[in-house]
Amino acid sequence: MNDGLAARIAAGDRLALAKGLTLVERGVPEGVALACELFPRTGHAYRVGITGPPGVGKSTLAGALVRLLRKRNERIGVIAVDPSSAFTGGALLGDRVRMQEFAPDADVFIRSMATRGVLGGLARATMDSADLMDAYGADWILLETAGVGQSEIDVAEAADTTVVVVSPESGDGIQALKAGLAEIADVFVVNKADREGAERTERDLLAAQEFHADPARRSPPVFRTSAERNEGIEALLEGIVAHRSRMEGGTALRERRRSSLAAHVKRIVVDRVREMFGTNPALARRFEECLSRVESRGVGPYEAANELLELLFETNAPSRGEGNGPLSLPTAGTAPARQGPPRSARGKLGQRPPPPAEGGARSR
Ligand SMILES: Nc1nc2c(ncn2[C@@H]2O[C@H](COP(=O)(O)OP(=O)(O)OP(=O)(O)O)[C@@H](O)[C@H]2O)c(=O)[nH]1
Ligand SMILES: [Mg+2]
Repeated sequence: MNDGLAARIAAGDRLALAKGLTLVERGVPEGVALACELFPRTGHAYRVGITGPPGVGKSTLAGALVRLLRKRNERIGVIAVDPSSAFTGGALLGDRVRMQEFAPDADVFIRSMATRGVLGGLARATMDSADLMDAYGADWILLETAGVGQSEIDVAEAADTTVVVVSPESGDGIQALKAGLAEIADVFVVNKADREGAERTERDLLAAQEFHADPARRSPPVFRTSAERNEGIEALLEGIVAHRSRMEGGTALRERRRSSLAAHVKRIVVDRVREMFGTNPALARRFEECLSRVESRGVGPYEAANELLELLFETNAPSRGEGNGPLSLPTAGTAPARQGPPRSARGKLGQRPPPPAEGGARSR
């Protein structure tokens, strides 16, 4: 269906990856098929979320981290999610220009993603995009989100380590704490440490940790950096690597990835159900009927919703008497058919290439 696109991505073809990312961002059936086909090849890349208020230097910091990781011969994917770009457009262009230095490097792949044109939500598109980069062979994936809100929390859910960046300016630190960013931080960064007030911001962040609810995230370290002057980046990377080691040392990484997958699967279910209202004529008809009855106060909205849910499960239930109950949804009515490769093909695709020799040159 995708003309061997999955195989080309898995073989490290940049053009194929660029094309694939566009498909999964748009949420079109070809993108879904591609994500399905490549999923068995994911799980290798370590995902780092970089989040924080607008303008604190997240992109500059990501660039500095990329430079450092490249010195260690790591292959890197960067996804810069910009919910505001639908309105401004400027920040994205800025990122592109800044990231130009990596354009000729085959082991760095940078993608800016605007909310505009993304179907089914940013979190789903981000997860799928990261999966594609993972299958492409990235060792690290940096996920940058600008702004403060639910999209940050969702993206943080998709990251193995979440770095929350603030700057000493205009009370960013306090704002970040109020916005709940402290809740998702594994590592704090006070960037623009070359400006006044960095110490104070650091103190604010440290003070807030005492009240943290989640013990796993109770004492994130605070690093001061000046991304623009390339200062403090090594220490920050060490902090990220240390967190990674802790995550990988016990069950934490597995648990976090499981909960991220849980959120992803639930999102897909909800998306699919929403879609069915538009594509399943029986459901659409019953919906209109129910709505009319709600309108005339014949039934309440909850009763109507229950009725629709029952219909949904009935429509999708396997033939009666199999004992699976109405909740088994074999192939969701309107979901694209299972498009993953057959088992035999998957065996081939699903195999990871052997890891490159330590410090050795990449063949791709
Ligand atoms: N003084 C100083 N300025 C910095 C530093 N890091 C970044 N900047 C500047 O801050 C501005 C914003 O940097 P970006 O890296 O685009 O910040 P961002 O957080 O990615 O911004 P958005 O993606 O728009 O939220 C730019 O003008 C940078 O040059 C730093 O360490 N010190
Ligand atoms: Mg940015």
